[in-house]
Amino acid sequence: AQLDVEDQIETRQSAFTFAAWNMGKIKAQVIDGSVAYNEQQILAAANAIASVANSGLGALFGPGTANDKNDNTRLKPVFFDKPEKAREVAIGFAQAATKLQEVAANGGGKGALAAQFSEVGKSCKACHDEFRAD
Ligand code: ASC
Repeated sequence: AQLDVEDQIETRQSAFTFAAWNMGKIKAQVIDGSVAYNEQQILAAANAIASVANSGLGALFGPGTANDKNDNTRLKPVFFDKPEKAREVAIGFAQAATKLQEVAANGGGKGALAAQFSEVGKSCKACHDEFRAD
């Protein structure tokens, strides 16, 4: 069933928070080096991010869920005027996250993981720049 407006916002925020937590784990291990490199933990995190990115998030961006109608979200109303751009950034996130999962699953190593992690981060930023208020 389609969620109501509040539940769409809450659910998508949970999804992005969970993805960000997993991004942070990979960052700590392959970018910052503040946590010991652990391929199994990185794969688990990449799986989680890919799951979020491929979960059909569009169903959580229904009418009335932008910040002109609801104070609980930073989604800009322009989101609803640019459906092709919205699709593009969503596909970009899904493709980048799926590739990160593949690199992790194939034991790509720290350098390859770092490179693809950066691509996923760019896909996050592409949506933020276009559709998220500060
Ligand atoms: C993250 C995170 C984001 C993105 C963004 C990339 O880890 O929480 O929102 O990457 O910072 O530019």
